[in-house]
Amino acid sequence: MRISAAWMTLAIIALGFVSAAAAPASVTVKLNAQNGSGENGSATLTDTMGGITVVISLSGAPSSAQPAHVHDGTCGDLKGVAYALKDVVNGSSTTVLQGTTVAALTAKPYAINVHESASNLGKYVACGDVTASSSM
Ligand SMILES: [Cu+2]
Repeated sequence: MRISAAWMTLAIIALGFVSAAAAPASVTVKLNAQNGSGENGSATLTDTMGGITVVISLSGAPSSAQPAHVHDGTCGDLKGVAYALKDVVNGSSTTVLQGTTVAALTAKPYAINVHESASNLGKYVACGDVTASSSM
């Protein structure tokens, strides 16, 4: 009985490791419309092999390309571009970023923002702060 209980404990520990490895870390960032754009939605960051996948989904976005980035800082105090993301087209963008993790991007202030167009980068249409508390 004592031995089987020990094996059960080992099995439970092993299962714990497997499920921890299989469940990727993910955060969903709420993107709020800015400057009257009406473009609201989300960006979901998920750990993937060697990096993360960033999926942006905005409602009310135009069919024209809208540049998107991960910036250092916050929406209230936006700094330089940390990572360029694929342009948002029809409200959708999916980018694989190599060499970073969800944990790294939630460890210090980053924000995801979307610009009106390449020719009008100065107008922001949506932004969201990347924080660990946005985990879902
Ligand atoms: Cu930007």
